[in-house]
Amino acid sequence: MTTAAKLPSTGSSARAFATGFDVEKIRRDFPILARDVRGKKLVYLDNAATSQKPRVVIDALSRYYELENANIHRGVHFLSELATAEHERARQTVQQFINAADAKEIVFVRGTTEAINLVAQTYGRVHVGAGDEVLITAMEHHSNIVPWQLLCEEKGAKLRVAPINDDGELLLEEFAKLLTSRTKIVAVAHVSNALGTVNPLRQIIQLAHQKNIPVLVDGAQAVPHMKVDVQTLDCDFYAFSSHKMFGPTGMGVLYGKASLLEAMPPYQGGGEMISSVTFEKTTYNKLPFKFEAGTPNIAGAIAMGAAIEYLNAIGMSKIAAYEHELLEHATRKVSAIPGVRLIGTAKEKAGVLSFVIEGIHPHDVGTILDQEGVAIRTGHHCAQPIMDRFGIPATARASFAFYNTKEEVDALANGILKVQEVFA
Ligand code: 7TS
Repeated sequence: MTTAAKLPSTGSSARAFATGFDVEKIRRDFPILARDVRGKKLVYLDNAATSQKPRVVIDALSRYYELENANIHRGVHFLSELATAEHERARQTVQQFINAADAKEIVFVRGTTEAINLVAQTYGRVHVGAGDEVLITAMEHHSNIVPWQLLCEEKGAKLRVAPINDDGELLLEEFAKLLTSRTKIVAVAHVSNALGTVNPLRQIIQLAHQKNIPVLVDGAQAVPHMKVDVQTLDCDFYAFSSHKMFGPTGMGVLYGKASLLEAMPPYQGGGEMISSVTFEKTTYNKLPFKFEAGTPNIAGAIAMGAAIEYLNAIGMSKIAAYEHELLEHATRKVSAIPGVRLIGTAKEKAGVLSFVIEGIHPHDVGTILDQEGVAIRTGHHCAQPIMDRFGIPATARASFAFYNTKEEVDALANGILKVQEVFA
């Protein structure tokens, strides 16, 4: 393609979306969105890697360090009590956000990666033995593959992988066939970070539960985009990261059903996770503190709570509806460009548009888009097996948040035309 002609503008602000979502007002809550990069207006489409932070989250972090900083749970003084109360209030905010039955089912961790490792190293080490199997899917992020591989290697167990079709959808019948008496746990992404596929979790969980197999859900790419209700899903574990849902980095959540968490051994040893310690014997703290050794990310928890309150004020259903329209618009616009092939065309998708351009390496696509101020991600997205499945080394991936606009999608599409022009 040699034409430099811009794609026709959609000619209307994103406000014209049927959902009536005031995206311009929302954008003003995110200071970074106003900055330039490389002399161009920033178009941030790398939200699956990490999202930007609203002012309320940034303020919660600095307010904590300015006015509230103290170590928690152990202090008798004013600031320690204040910090403890704020930290535990954040736990309740998370509990309500995902509708967990009890705040003690909310374990604070470093992120999705740590949450999954925690389950593999505690529940997994107790329940998975030689000859047993762990079942995942072909579209998992490395952090929902490697912790299970480590466990299987240690125990002489086998990692089984449920296949997908060419649209990037899980083959449910194949998945069901892989559930056997040897399967000790299922670990599955709610939403694929590389393809955007939303998995049919209710069915997956029902199928597994029919055989009394617990299910861990990697919710890293779901929580920023849709309402998650762990009780309705009936999942046994649900893992997610604060930084992908507009909170700070270094913070995340493991939800686990209380009955399972109670029965699991501790993950790490240290302060806070104990009830009493002698050199002969240590007894462990109650939930969730049994799994929270050492001084936690106090500011991170409080600021994640602020992010959730911010999301609640907008409403997850409004966010989901707006993003659905945005993704449909992006899909139409980008797939209409000759030479572009979408990777991941599931019927149910959220947040992600992965693509390859004929004859052009995704890395070059990303580099040229960057010159236009458009930030996307290129590579295997820490999901190498899914790249192998599609027979490609990498994709270019645009990933969206509710502060993105139709105009930004158009900037992406025009950027792609420019890439093709450069390589023509
Ligand atoms: N699971 C999924 C589905 C993910 O997308 C990611 C990060 C993780 C787990 C790990 O999360 P962390 O917060 O513990 O690192 N995904 C990406 C991505 O798509 N691009 O950069 C990071």
